[in-house]
Amino acid sequence: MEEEKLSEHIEKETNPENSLDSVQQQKIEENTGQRIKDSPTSPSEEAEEPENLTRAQRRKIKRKLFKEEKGLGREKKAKKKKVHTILLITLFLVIISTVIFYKINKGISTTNIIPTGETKEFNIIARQFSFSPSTIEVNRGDKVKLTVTSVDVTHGIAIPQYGVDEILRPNRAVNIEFIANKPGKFPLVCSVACGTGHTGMRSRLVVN
Ligand SMILES: [Cu+2]
Repeated sequence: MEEEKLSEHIEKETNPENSLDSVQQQKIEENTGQRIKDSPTSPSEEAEEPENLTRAQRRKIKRKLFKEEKGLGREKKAKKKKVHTILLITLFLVIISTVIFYKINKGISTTNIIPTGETKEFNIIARQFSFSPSTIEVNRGDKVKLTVTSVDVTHGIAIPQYGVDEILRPNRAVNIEFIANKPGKFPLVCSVACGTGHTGMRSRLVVN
């Protein structure tokens, strides 16, 4: 029957063992001395082989992972080192610039200034466009007391290096006090725009 042949053919195709006819099977069995059905690929070996393979693969994968981890670790370490270096450089630059800023703004170190116990008082008149007197001279360590009065328009008085900056309203005296703890010559300027000659309105503080 056609149908029987077809199903037989399909069976042969799907199962290679069935594709050997009984004669072929017998021949092979005689040559090898083994039964084909008990041939090397017994179930137990079949189960072992993939396990072995898996172990080997596992080992391989483990090794690979280990290497990758090691590499990552090294990368991390390198990154950390880089960040530390950058931080150190930044810190160093910040310290250096702070010191420079301090030196520029405060002049020579003020830590060794011993107060003289003397107080120097000055009355300063501000007008367009000058301060009078034009120079104030004191000694290092003196206490300086300024009484400043504008006699015309609103002015300002500023000694930036001593942190002094006050507005002078017309005819209102302003009192300023500080210790002359920085030696040098410092500009005393008007800090409020008071007219055309404003920028030239300046005096000088001399600390000996
Ligand atoms: Cu001014």
